[in-house]
Amino acid sequence: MRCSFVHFGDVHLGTQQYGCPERLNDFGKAWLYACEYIATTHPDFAICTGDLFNRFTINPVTFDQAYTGLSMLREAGVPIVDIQGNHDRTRYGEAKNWLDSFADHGLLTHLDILTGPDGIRLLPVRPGQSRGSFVEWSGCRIVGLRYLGASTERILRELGPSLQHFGDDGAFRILVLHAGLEGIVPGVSAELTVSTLEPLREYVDYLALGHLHKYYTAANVAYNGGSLETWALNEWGWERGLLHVEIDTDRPQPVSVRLIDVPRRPFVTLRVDVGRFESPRALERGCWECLQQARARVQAERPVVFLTLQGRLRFDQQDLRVNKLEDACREIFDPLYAGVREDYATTSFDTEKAFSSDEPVDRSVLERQILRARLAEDERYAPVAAELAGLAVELKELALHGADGAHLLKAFRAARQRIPSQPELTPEVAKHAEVEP
Ligand SMILES: [Mn+2]
Repeated sequence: MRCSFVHFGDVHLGTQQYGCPERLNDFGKAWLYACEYIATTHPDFAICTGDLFNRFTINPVTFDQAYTGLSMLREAGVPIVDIQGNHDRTRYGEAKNWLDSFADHGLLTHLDILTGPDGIRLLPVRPGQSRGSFVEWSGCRIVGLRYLGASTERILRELGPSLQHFGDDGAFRILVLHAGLEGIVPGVSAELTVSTLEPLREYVDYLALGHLHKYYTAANVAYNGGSLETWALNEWGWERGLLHVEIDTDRPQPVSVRLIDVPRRPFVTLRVDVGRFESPRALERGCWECLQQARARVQAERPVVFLTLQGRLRFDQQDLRVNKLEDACREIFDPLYAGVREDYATTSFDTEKAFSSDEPVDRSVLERQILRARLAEDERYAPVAAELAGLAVELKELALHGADGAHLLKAFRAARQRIPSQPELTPEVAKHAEVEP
C-alpha cells in the first residue's frame, strides 16, 4: 500500500501577538501557505494535530482565514482531519466548538473518542458525516483524540484493547494526539514519556503529534511538526514546519518524512550582559553597538526585535532609560514590534517558565510540573521524576473518581512495573506497598 499525507498542527489562528494586527495576519499567512502547499502537492489527505485556533472564541478575520484555507483544501479534493487542542477546546458550558462547526459544514473531519463509565468507545465517521472517532482513507485508519492533559497516558492504556480490536486488516494505523513528549523542551512538563511509546507501537504505525512547537521524531513512531508561526519568543530558531509523509508498506521502513519549512516573520533576539557596564550611559552605548552590529548581519524586513538585558546590574535599575533602548531598536531596525526585556539576576529564586501569561494554565499539568520539580530535588528520584509525578497525579485523579484503596494499590503496582529504573523507596512508601489489598 502506498499513500501520502501532510501532517501539521499548532497553527494558532487568531493569535494577535504583542497587540499587533499584523501578527494576526502572519499566523493567517502561515496557515494559508500550508493549505496552498497541500492543495498544490495534492496528498491523499491532511492531518491537523490540534490548536488550529488560539482560543475557543475567534474574531471575523480569523474565521475568514480558517474558511479560506479549508475551502482551498475542499476544492482541491484533499480531506483533512483535526482534533481539539488545549487552546481550541470547547468553551465551558457550550455544546460545540469551532471544529464542530467547520465539520458540520463539511470543511473538516473532527475526530474524538467517547469516554464513559463503560470505558472507551470508538465510533466510525459515517458516510456524509464529519464527526466520529476514526476514519478510513486511502488504506489508512486514522483515530483521533482531543487534548487529554495529565490523563493522556491512562487513556492511551485504556485505548489499547479497542485499537487491537480492529485486528490485522492491513490498514496503516495512524493515531492523532495533542500531547508532548517529555525531554523535548527542557523545563516543560509533557504528557508522554518514551516508555509510553514502546507499547503503542503494537497497534500504531504512525503517531501524529501536536502541542510542542518544535519539530521532533521519536522511537520510529512519533512525529511532531511544531508550530507554523512563532507563538512564543523561545520558538524562534527551532526547526519546525509541515511534515510531508510518504507511506510505502512494501519498504522495510514504510514511513518517510520530509520537513517543509513555512515562511514566517523574522525575529531578531539579542542578549546583552549588563554586568559589563559600570553606568547607565555605558550600558546604553553598549546596546546601541550591539543593535547596529546585528543590523549589519540581519537584513530582515520589518522584524520583531527583542533586546534582553541579563546579568547583574551594577547600578540602580531606576537610572536606566529603557524607553531610550526601545527607541534605539526602532531607529535601527524599523521593526514591526520592538521590546526590551529586563531579566536581571536579582535573586537565587527561579521559576520554570513553562506557562506564558496568555496561555490557559492546565491545573493538572501545573500540579505535575510542581511535583516533578520537587521530586527532582532528591537525587534518588531525579532520573524518574517525570514518571513519578505522572503517577502521583494519576493516583490522585483515580481517588477523586472514587477508587478504593485496593484499586489504588493495584494502579501503583502496575505503574512501578512501567517505571524504567526502580528508585529506592522511602521506608514509609515501601511499607504501604507491601500491604496486600
Ligand atoms: Mn499549541
